Amino acid sequence: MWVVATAGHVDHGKSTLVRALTGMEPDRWAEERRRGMTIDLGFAWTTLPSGGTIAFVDVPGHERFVSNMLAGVGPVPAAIVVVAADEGWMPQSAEHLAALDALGVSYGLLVVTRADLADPGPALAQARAELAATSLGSVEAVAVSGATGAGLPELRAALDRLVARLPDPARDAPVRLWVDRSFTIRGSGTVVTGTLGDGRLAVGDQLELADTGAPVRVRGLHALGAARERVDALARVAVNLRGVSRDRIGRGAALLSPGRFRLTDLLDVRLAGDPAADLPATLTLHVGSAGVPARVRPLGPDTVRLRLARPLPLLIGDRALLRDPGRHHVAGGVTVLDVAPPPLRRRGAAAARAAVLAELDGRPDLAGELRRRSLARAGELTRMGVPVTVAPVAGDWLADPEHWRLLGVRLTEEVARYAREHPLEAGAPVEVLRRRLALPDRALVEALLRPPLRLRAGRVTAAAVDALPAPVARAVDRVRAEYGDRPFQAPETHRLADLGLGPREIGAAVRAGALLKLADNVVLLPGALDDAVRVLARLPQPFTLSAARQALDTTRRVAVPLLELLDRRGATRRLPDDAREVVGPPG
Ligand SMILES: Nc1nc2c(ncn2[C@@H]2O[C@H](COP(=O)(O)OP(=O)(O)OP(=O)(O)O)[C@@H](O)[C@H]2O)c(=O)[nH]1
Ligand SMILES: [Mg+2]
Repeated sequence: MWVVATAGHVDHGKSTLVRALTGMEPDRWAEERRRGMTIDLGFAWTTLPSGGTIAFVDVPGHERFVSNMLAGVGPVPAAIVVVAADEGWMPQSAEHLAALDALGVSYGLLVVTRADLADPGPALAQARAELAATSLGSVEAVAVSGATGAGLPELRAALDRLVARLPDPARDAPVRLWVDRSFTIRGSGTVVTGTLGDGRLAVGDQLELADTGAPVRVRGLHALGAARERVDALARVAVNLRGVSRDRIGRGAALLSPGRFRLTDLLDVRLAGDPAADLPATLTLHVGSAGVPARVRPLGPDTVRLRLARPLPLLIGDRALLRDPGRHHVAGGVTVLDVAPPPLRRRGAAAARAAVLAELDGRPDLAGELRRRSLARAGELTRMGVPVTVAPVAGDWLADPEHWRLLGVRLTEEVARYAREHPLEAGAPVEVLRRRLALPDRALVEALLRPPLRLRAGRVTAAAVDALPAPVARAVDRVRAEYGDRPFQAPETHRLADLGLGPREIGAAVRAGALLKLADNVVLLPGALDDAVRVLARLPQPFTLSAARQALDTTRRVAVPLLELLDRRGATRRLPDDAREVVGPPG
């Protein structure tokens, strides 16, 4: 099934067109039929010549009902822009087009209706020029008459060509069903309807209600007027819900796959186009079927922070629009850049934030999020719309690699400092280290431990290194100071000699866990194995020696024995063609 919304000025023939195409009545209310005007959204569907089904969300054209219009088009990927031949381009044609543009709708048709009343040429030419400047771009145009039926076969064929171009929905994605209607059916209870843009629904599914997180169960499903066990996106669906009363769920609510979304009332967004410098302090944010008052705080030239009157389940990259309800005016489209932005407390924080936002484009970027957040929970990032493709460092914690490396260095320092401060204690308590490094979870401290640091009875010691003869311990300290930030570069043989690290000294340091020996005179700091696996796991698998060498930023002198050691430890596997793949952590 495909779903397409109508758009266009009041009385330009949208509902007449939907009626002519489907034989169904989109104006559901008696009042609408009495007044000959659409007030709320209408729904109808038909079969196209290709055999595919198309559902229409018919929107009202009157300016008083723009928020209803926006609730209808919000979740829909394509639109037909309707212009009357006898009236041409009108104010609501423009506002509806601005809304489609703001939401980034890029699939559509231009339909000039009432072609029996006037030459469609001029209206068509003008509308085509208006559309060309928007996200819709240059679209196919058809002239029709809802009264005589002229042009309808051509329109059906054009609709077939339109839907054939629509991208496939992500059917394995989590469900976020924006509710556009809710009602009660005697004997069944609450029913909500919406456009299922991604994912799939099945009878028995458990979902959660966006605003409260309350669990609800799918008791029944309808699509195209028939009961279904399962409905895949893209679809118009009616969902019969168990566990919620009708007055708790109305337009603008959302049904979500449990645990897959994050509610936010604070977000940073980019304004599309040429943002007005003097945006009002309060606007309405329209996204999905929701319209929520938002306080606007300008940050950069085209970025603002929005504080919403109620939280919404938003993702990075969501498109939305800001509208000034007082002035009947679409203030502009927005792209969500961050749904969990940092507070702006210190002086200069807003300017610094603007500089960060200037680099963002709404495309989820795991490496960037980790760089900005240092540490983050995998689940939390997924709920923001960032796919997680790297392994956690501990539990479900992900770390920016550079930050993680620095934490490791600081941990070693803190352990040494604690030992100096408390010479009689057997090491630094994990909890103390957690606090000193300002880590949110003790598991992170434990995950940071690398030989010679070790955990004994809740305390971290570096006992083995302390037990080394003083000159060797000092030499190892020098290696750590010089190579700590280049974990895969081994000191050259002459440098080892300068440091007094001959074969015997190296042997003692390796036994104490203070150095890692790859080959004669090729040593790295302990922890290099884990770090290497983490780097290699990020390469496309399998990878070549040269790819590994480049990713590790090292030489063949190190890369060859390092990979061989990883093979022996079962962390990598050597394939027949000499490529390798990562299979797990080093044993
Ligand atoms: N002659 C003629 N009249 C038409 C045609 N299409 C619509 N009309 C008439 O134009 C009037 C408005 O049509 P609607 O279909 O209600 O217009 P609409 O765009 O749905 O209006 P709103 O929903 O209120 O925005 C009605 O009286 C229709 O009968 C057409 O192709 N030819
Ligand atoms: Mg109508």
